[in-house]
Amino acid sequence: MASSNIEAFREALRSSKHIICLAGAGLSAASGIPTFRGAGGMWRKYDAMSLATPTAFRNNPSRVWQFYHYRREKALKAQPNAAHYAIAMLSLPIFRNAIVASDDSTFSLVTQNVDELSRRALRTVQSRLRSQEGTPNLGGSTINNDPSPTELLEIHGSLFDLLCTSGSCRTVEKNYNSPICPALKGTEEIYESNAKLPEPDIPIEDLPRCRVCGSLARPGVVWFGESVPQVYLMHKIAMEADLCIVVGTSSEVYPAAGVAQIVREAGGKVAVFNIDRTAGDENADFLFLGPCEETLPAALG
Ligand code: BJW
Ligand code: ZN
Repeated sequence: MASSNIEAFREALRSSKHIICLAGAGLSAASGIPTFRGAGGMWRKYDAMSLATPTAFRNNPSRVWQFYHYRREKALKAQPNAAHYAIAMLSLPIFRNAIVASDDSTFSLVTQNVDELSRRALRTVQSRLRSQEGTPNLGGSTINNDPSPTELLEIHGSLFDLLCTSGSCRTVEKNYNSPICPALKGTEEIYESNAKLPEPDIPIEDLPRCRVCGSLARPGVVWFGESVPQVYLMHKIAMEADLCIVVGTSSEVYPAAGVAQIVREAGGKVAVFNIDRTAGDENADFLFLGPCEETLPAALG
């Protein structure tokens, strides 16, 4: 039976050297980003899961691009919430050292989310820290403030990565434009204001194109059946972890869903933060039921 004793959780945190946090859509729910399963999982009349596949993109790139354009616009307007910031603070050794006994501890955030809100929260706390310490604030540059590959793993990619579909090119570029292309402008409002409006059928030439070779570009996210590029690094971090903090995920999608079990089998502890019961949480050492934007900051102190 999992414990919901905050003091016991804090003791487990204090005695951990390597901590991994696995996050899912529930982490961003309080920022207004819909989840995949349950109430938020519909876009227009489609199940979000049916659009997150290579087949859906092949069959109807116009519809799939409208789905991702809608989500890009939502993510661009959203702000990280208290749970993103609580996790970002753990990433910084100066804060982590106050709650973890080991002074060479590590922390890795593995997020399945593609909204970049964790990246932004981390950048914000880093910038605040730098300005407080009197070191030069490096500003909003994504290059200067990028987390290391083990600090933040965005295992399902990003809404703001644009990937060329041409096998001989495969260019990936960051793109935060709003809208991403003129033809998609305003299509997000079809959902917001009236789902019954006819769906535009945007010609392929007017959808986002690769800047290098001009081929059709696709969102740089990992769809069902595609491999997760960081899977080996994620497994290595999980095998070394003493504590796994699982936040706002249904734990139904692999390989992420296997992380807690890897940690447990290697002798580590698992703490689940979710608004609801989820697959496998009866095996967790700690279970904090409730909105993670409240439970996580409270548990991390
Ligand atoms: C709150 C809250 C609040 C709400 N506070 N909580 C082994 C067994 C069986 C199948 C497989 C397997 N290994 C691989 C597979 C196939 C497949 C898979 O897992 N299928 C399952 C459905 C069974 N996996 C793959 O295909 C992966 N690739 C792979 O493994 O390659 C090798 C391989 C291929 C094929 C066969 C075998 C091996 C790729 C998976 C890619 C998933 N991609 C998506 C879309 C990304 C792009 C996009 O965003 O559009 O990722 S699917 C979607 O699900 C998205 C999410 O990241 C992912 C997980 O969802 P998440 O985050 O858990 O969200 P929800 O909505 O499910 O849950 C939200 C939770 O929050 C809920 O629990 C709420 O209660 C909670 N909540 N508000 C706290 N305020
Ligand atoms: Zn290209």
